[in-house]
Amino acid sequence: MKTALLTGLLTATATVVSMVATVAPASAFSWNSSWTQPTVYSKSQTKFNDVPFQSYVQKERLELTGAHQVMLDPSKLFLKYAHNVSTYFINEGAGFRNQLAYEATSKTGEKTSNLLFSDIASTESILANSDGPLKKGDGVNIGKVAAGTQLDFWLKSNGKNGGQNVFGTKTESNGDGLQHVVAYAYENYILLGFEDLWGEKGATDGKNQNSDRDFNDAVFVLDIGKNNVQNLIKPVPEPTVTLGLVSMGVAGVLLRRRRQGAEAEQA
Ligand SMILES: [Ca+2]
Ligand SMILES: [Ca+2]
Ligand SMILES: [Ca+2]
Repeated sequence: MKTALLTGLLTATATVVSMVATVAPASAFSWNSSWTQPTVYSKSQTKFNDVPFQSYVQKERLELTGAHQVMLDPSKLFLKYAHNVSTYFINEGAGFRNQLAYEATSKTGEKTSNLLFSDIASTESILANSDGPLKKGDGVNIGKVAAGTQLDFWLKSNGKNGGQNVFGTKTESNGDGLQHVVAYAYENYILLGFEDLWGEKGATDGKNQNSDRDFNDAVFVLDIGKNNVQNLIKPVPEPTVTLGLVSMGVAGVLLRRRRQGAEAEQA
């Protein structure tokens, strides 16, 4: 049974969110138009199993209600430990041909950025394209990322076709002032979902693009290593509201998996 992407989890965490958002001032990110596609490794090369993540891909044009209630804050993906980082394509529910880039900010503030995927389209995805280059589970390696580095991700909406809207993890730095990225911890990985349409759900005036806010337009998994994931979700002394949110989120995932197991046994 496929249900909405962790909707139960999100609903359960409804009240604590507004208290979580204390963020550093937004920093500008410039998309380099001369970037080229890094090597894409196939599933047979990486041995990455995308299958467990597919059930969390939100249904097309179904609003991800309470999307602002994130289990992890994607604008705070700090690596406590060095790791050879990879990103894996899970799915896309997009008519647009989106692009994904990352930025790494070292402990000393030095920034490195590069393209990850130049054309997020696939013959296997929920809004498939016959000429889509990606297969589910395809990976791009970022390389060894030093301890203390912060990773960040940016989506260029329809960038393959000349689109210019770039959406990031920091809500306040997005042109429409809305959240465009959700992040979840799942076992030893981080699952990232992006919304590629500008504006509030259903808005069509001005720059608005009749967004569905489904956050499935580009779905990726980030491998930052088990210890870093554990560090991001572990209980921390402050802020306590974040702790509550994460704990409830983890409980939600476990509950859901238990339910799925029960359903599988009944089937
Ligand atoms: Ca979509
Ligand atoms: Ca597509
Ligand atoms: Ca969408």
